[in-house]
Amino acid sequence: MVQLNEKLESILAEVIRRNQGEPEFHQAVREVLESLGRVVAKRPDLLEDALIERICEPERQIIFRVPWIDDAGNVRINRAFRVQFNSALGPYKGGIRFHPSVNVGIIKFLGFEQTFKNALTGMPIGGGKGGSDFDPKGRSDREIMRFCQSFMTELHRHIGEYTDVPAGDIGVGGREIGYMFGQYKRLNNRFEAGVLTGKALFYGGSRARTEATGYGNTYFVKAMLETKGTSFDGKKVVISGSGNVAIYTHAKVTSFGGKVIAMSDSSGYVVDENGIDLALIKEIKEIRRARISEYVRIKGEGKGVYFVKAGDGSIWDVACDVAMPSATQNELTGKDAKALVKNGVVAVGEGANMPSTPDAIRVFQEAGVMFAPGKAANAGGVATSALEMQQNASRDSWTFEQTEARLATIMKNIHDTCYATAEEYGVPGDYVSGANIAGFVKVAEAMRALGVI
Ligand code: NDP
Ligand code: 2IT
Repeated sequence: MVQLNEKLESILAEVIRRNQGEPEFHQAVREVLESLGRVVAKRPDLLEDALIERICEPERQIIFRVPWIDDAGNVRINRAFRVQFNSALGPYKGGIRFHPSVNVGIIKFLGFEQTFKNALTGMPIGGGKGGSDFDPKGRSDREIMRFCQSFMTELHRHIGEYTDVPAGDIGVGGREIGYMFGQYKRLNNRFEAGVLTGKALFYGGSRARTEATGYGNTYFVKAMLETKGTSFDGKKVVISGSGNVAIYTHAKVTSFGGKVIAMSDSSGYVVDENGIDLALIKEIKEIRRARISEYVRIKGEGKGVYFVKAGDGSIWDVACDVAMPSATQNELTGKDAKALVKNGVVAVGEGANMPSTPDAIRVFQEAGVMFAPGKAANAGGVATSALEMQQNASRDSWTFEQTEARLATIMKNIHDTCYATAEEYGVPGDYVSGANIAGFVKVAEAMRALGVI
């Protein structure tokens, strides 16, 4: 752990005291404060007016009950959250997560990260996050619809095109956004396309939004590899997860000449030394909504194809050149990082939010592995959400090529900003510090301009 100076240590102690039992939030705050040690020395003005303390405190936190009726007629209850973290740069913006592990601390860590990520995109968006401990696994389409409608019946009064613009995250994709948008439209009696992003194309969605997070992470890692004169060509890549982010990471990595040899879900991981067949993964995950072991059942075991059950091993034991964790927080531990380093990994790009533990990050950095933190590398999703908002505001619809070209430029800019900021603050090649410092300075300067509010 990096030693914090007295001022930053006392800010962290206060965050921990006031947000007890929220380890993921503490972890996210600590990481940013560790980077801010360098800002304190160079920009003491940003210590004034309790800017750091204010940035660590969400502007508003909403917790509500979501009652719904399952297919058997039973009444069910879930708890839901929307943490409106920071609106200095624009309306709160960030996804909604449906997963049984969701609690206020997890939503707070995600909202905190989102604030800096959104600042890095250069788009006019603040930070927020929401979700529920609802478990969509095994639920029918009608149950999902009733849940989304009940969730939006409460949430609708807190969001809006100029207030707060949610999108998808774990367990929330195009289907859920459709049901939520339908209910919002009904309750407000207005077609306010810009209130949600990740919509389908026929009612105001943006081309390339579905692909954007995975594509964006791949663009970021490509730029990072280029700083060392190398590329994805011929590299073996391991991607954890097999949801939205993981699937489109595979697609882009493959188009750049990389070979994806392993993917996973919460039940385990599959390896295919010949290259994971993406069409089959999409069929299993997006159509059948089945478990990843189906891949091996259909392909047949042997000839470099096998499945390892969760608990029997880690996907990070699979030797690769590039690792792209794209499932969930703290999924890649210090032990995993050591295994990756031992097997010769050269770059890591975080598709998920905070997938590497602090120990893992330290192992990568000490070994000289290029490491792209999620708040920079996975910003392509929210950046393209902001492009969706732009299209909605101008009642326009851009081509895929146009939208992807904007995404590629944004990712290159984020990479270059992190790189240059790390150099400027005396930690060349440290993308963690680069991202945290660049994001913080932008939000803090905007907050100062707006006064103490
Ligand atoms: P999806 O729901 O589409 O996919 C999630 C994937 O991760 C699934 O394969 C899931 O497996 C796996 N997973 C989720 N939770 C766990 C867990 N606790 N343990 C092991 N595996 C798990 O979500 P996304 O692809 O949208 O999101 C993945 C990550 O990317 C998240 O961290 C999210 O916050 C982040 N992200 C997403 C963006 C987006 O635009 N969607 C933008 C930026 C970041 P299973 O099906 O078995 O649960
Ligand atoms: O973590 C994230 O950046 C997202 N889930 C996407 C947020 C968004 O508003 O598109």
